[in-house]
Order: sequence, then C-alpha cells, then structure tokens
Amino acid sequence: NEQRAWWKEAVVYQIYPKSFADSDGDGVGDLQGVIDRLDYVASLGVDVIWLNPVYESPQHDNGYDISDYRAIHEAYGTMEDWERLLEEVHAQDMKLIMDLVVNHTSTDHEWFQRSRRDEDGYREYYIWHEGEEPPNNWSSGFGGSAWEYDDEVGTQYLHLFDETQADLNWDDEAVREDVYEMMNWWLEKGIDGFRMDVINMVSKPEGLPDGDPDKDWVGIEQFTNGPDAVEYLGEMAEATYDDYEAMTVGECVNVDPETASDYVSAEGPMDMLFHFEHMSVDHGDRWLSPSEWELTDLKAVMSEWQTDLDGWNSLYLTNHDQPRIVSRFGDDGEYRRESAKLLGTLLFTLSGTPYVYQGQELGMTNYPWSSLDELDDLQSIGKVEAAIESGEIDEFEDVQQAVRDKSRDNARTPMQWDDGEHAGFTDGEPWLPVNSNYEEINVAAAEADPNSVLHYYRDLVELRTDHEVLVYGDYNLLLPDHESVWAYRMELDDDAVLVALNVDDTETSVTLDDAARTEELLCSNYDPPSETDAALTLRPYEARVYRLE
Ligand code: TEU
Repeated sequence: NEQRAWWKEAVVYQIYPKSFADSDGDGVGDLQGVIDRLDYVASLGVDVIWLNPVYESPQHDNGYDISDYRAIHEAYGTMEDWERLLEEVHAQDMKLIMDLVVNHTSTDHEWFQRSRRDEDGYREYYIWHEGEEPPNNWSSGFGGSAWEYDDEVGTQYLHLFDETQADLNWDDEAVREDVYEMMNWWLEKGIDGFRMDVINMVSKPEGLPDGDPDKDWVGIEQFTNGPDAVEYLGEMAEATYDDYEAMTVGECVNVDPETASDYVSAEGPMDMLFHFEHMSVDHGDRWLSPSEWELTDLKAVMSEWQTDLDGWNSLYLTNHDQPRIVSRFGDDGEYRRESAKLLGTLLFTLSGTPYVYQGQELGMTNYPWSSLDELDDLQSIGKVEAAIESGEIDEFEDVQQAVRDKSRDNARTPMQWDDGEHAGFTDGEPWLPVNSNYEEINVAAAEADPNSVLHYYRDLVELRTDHEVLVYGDYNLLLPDHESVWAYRMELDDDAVLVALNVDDTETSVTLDDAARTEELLCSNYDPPSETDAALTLRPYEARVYRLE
C-alpha cells in the first residue's frame, strides 16, 4: 500500500450530469452546465471528475441503459461539447473518468436489435433462453423476474436490471472484443480512466443455476464473481487501459475484503473498487425494511476494509444510488452542519481515495417523498410496485419511510446553487423536484459563510494533501466497542494522527491514551477544546484530528 500512485493521492468529485446544472432551460442538466461550473469544481481542490453516463440512451435508468457508446445523449449536448469539457477539465489540471457500462446495454442498442433478428452471429451477444418458462429464479435488482419474454423472438432474455437493460454475454469473444475496441476509442480521445458499472457481474455460471430464494436479490451469489470474472477483466485491462496512465475503479456487488483482493491486489485487473458492505448496515434483509443501524456495525465493516484488503481502498459514503449521507449517518436537523463535517472528516482521514458526490460538500439532505408520482428512480418504483403486486404491502404509505430513507432519487434532486428559483439549477421546470431547503443550503450561501460545510470540505482536501499519513498511513481502531465514538490512529513511519469522532447528538466522554500525546489540533468542526490529557469530552457530532508527538 505504500507504493505511491497519483490516483492514490487524488480526491474524486462525482458529477451526475442530469442534476448538476442546466444551461438551456429544458429542466435537465447538461455538459455545458458542467463546463460553466468547472471553476467551482476546481475550487474544491479535487483532482478527478467522475462523470456519470452521458452516452446516447433512452434514459430509462438515466443513462445506465446505453444505446450508443460512441454518441452523447442529445439532452446533454454533442460530442463537440464533450470534447470541450475534456479540454477544459485538463486545462484546470483535473482529470476526467468516464462511466463504463458493459454488463448490459439498452435493448435499443444496435447489438440487441441484431441479436433479436439473429443477424450475423449477434444472437450470441446476449443471454437468451428458449422456452416459455425462465431457466431460473433470478430476480432483477429493480424488482420482479430477471427474465423477459421477447415476443419477436419467442424466447426469454436475461436482464439483471430493468427489462430495457439486457445483459451482454461475455462468454462470447466477439462481445468482449467489441467492448475493448469501444474502450480504446475513448482512451484515444484522452480520458483518464473508467468507473466500471457492476463489473463483477459479467461472468455468469454455466447452467445458470437457481439462487437462494430468500435473498432480496435472488441469484446474487450466482451472478456476481462468476467463474471467469477475474480472467475476463484481466483480459480487458491488458487489451485496453494497461497501456495508459489510466485510473480504474470497478463497482463490485457482493464482495468482501477477501474476494475483493482478487480484483485489486497488485496482480488484479483494476486499481480500486466500490463495495457495498458499509452501505448495507442499515438495510436489514430487504430494501423495504426500515432503516436502523448501529455505529459499531459501521465501524466494524469499514475497519475490516482498512485492515484486511490486499489492495487500495476507495472511500465513499454516498453516490447517485445512495441516500444523502447527512440524513443517513448524521443528523439532518439540529446538527446538520456538525454531522456533515464529521462525516467528511471520516472520509478524508481513512486510507484510500476519497470520492465526494455533488452536494455532499454542502451537506445536502434527503427529500421528503410523499408519493410514487414524485419519484423517477426505477429501483424505488420497481421495489414498491413489486411489493404491492405480491401483496406484501397495500400502498405506498406502508413503506413511505423506507422510500424516504433509501430512494436513489434522494441523491438526484437538483444541485442547490443559490437561493433563486429552482436553486439556480435551471430556468425551466426541473426534471426532479428541488429540495425545499435550498434557500438555506446552497453554494452561494456556503461560499459567504466561513463556517459552512463547503469551506470545511476545502480544508479537508488540503489537510489530506499536506499529510501523507492520511493517504498512506496504517489504520488502528481504538475503542472498537464504543457505541457512539469512532476513534482511530493513522500511522506512517514517525507520523501519527489521532481521529476522534462523536457520532451522536449528546456530549460523550472517553479516555484515550493517545489523547495525552496530542501535539497539534489539525482540524475540528468546533472551536478548539482545552483538553491536554487522556480524557476527551466530545460535543455533539464533534470531530477532531490531532497530530501526535
Ligand atoms: O448500480 C448497481 C447496483 O447494484 C445498484 O442498483 C444498487 O443495487 C442500488 O443502487 C443500491 O441501493 C449501478 C449504477 O450505479 C446504477 O445507477 C444503475 O442503475 C445500475 O448499476 C444498472 O446499470
């Protein structure tokens, strides 16, 4: 882990273009909107932008359903706009990584159309099953069966997501070659890497065996980490990005530190991965069950990744698929500001590459959804409709709280730029409602307020840049069983840093030997305390980072 690399030292900022900034008043964000706001992104001190999919797509899943990998979705602009964006990102000394979605394509993609017509070997491009009944019990990540009967062909095809997202058949060599060619086309354009969507789902086991019917996502243990996943991804790396200074991060469903090491160890096919283990601590068994969580679980999971992974960690607390972090693991009421800063402190003081999702740096919150009509997210709608259909619930109201807690649309409400109409996101009607707290929580207000979450995030970026121990250090968890305090020491050679976080809305006192060794308070979300001995009294959601002697 002490092997240096630019992407280990980088901070990544994630832009969800549909919700970032709309330059032409159609209510949908676009590439020009991103270009217009690049000064802001650069001002955060981040090094890399990860752009969610902007390719041509019917947009059933906001671009994760791609119909042409080499074209830009019309509402976002043109290829020329995209090229200008890349140029301007580079001119600001930042890098751009693109989303790579190759487990599946849109059913509008030419490959699927040809497959349907059984043209020149294209049938094999997707996973078809002859017969009236599906070959197994796998379910879609968005609810319902993972198989869809295609009237035109008279057989079924596999879709692990929406029925408009057909899984590619990676066992077919022509598919893999077409994918690699497309990746090289983008690398040639000068991009700096890929975020690879559900990339450990590309290899499906022979015979497509049934999954455990009690799982929320039936089949998950079958279609993740399949028999050839590591081999195919190794082949992909060799055929494409290994020849470039690219950075790669693979989204991997159902991995623990041990299985993850196959992908990200020194010999593995990618630099880092996104796992879901810390995003599962409040789920219970099912997506629709109420959210309850314990700090000790979150600590245990994240600590395990810090210590047990043979490879480099990526650090994220939220993204376009997850609720807003201050609403989830913080307090989006009285202590919104303090808890948003505390969670930022956590993100920037662990070992790994931090990813900040748009609006996180403002402490943006979840949205109070009150009906299915207000939602756009396929997953929330699909899960609720499937539960109604199966008789598990009667109506939306039965699961309203779960939807408010978990819906992916929480992260997708428009970015809040100022206190003007629609939060400065658009001159038109926004495609998803703006959170009504925009008059208080927005970029302009945060810029003007020296105590804002935004300024604190800028300080965190700087802190991490100035202290290698926060990038390459070893993590040592202190007080593992404490129910509200998360304390750890990061160590690198002679450098040591103590991080103490009170993840609770009441004052808490703890005794830590390290606290008697503190030399300098590097960062805190409160006015400096007066302690100088082993006893620490932490105020609600107080976060402190000390350099130790
Ligand atoms: O997400 C993969 C995925 O498994 C998520 O849908 C996850 O189950 C859920 O969001 C957690 O609650 C990726 C993309 O990030 C997502 O936006 C896409 O919808 C999905 O793949 C299909 O491409």
